[in-house]
Amino acid sequence: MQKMILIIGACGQIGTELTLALREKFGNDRVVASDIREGNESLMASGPFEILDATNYQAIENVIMHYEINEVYLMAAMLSATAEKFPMRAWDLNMNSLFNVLNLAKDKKISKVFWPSSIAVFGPNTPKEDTPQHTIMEPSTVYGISKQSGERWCSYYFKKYGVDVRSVRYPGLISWKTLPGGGTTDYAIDIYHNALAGKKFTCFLGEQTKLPMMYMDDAIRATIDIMESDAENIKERSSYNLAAMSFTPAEIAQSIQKHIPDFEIDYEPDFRQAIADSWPSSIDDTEAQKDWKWKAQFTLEQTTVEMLENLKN
Ligand code: AKB
Repeated sequence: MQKMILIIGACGQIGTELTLALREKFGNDRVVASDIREGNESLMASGPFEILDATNYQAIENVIMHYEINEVYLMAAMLSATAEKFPMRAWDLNMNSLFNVLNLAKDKKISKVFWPSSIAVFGPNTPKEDTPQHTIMEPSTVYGISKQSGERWCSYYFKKYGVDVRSVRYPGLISWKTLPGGGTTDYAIDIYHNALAGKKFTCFLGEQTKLPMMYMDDAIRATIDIMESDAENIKERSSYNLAAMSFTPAEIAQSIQKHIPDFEIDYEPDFRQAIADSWPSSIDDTEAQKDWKWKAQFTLEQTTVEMLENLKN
């Protein structure tokens, strides 16, 4: 069977780069991008695109039938900070989109699903450092509750119906191609834009708030690697811990100051501080390393060089 991929939520921060990477790997015509709105030029110009609402089961099924899709990457979601403002809309989008795709797989309309989870599945009672794969979770945010519930449903659909669903718990993702929207870790991207514009940066998290983070190239590689791995390697059907680096706002500012010495930062924590405080500081991803040979490549220093170079151009 020829691989035909559908990406739902293709115009977001991860979706844009994932679409381009999958098109490069499998061919432009094999990867159908879709979103509720149009995306950036390189994404729109490089292959098929459909306007698609992730909560509309029938519309997704129509696209799947039309293009003879067999793999779906569901990237549409409302992130942590926005979800605190619109709890019911977040629950509706994050859960119904997942059920739509899991049910299409259960009914054998598609054969493989990728669904992103997050470090937000953990909560204030979780061990903060080197958070293990299996531990206390108890998320205290709307987004975290939706991601933890989603993980349980993925595991259930795998066990009960044999649905081949694969997932990773993304940390905060740092990228330059597409801006994120509505996340608690977004400061780690805004800071580079401000530094290059010669502006002082006011961080919405406190100076010592350490969170797990990852450069987008690593995240895209993890996503494609887990999907391309043989099914018997995927032992965890809820979602895998994934780690690369952890840093505080003060540490990312210092790494920028090595390149832009007069860059300045100050701190005005807002409601996002409570979200960040409920999440781990660092993650143990031994299981992913063992099962499908995952290993991060980018450190904070390398990420800073990549971000400054690419945003400058
Ligand atoms: C967010 O901040 O909401 C996301 C995440 C950690 O899942 N980047």
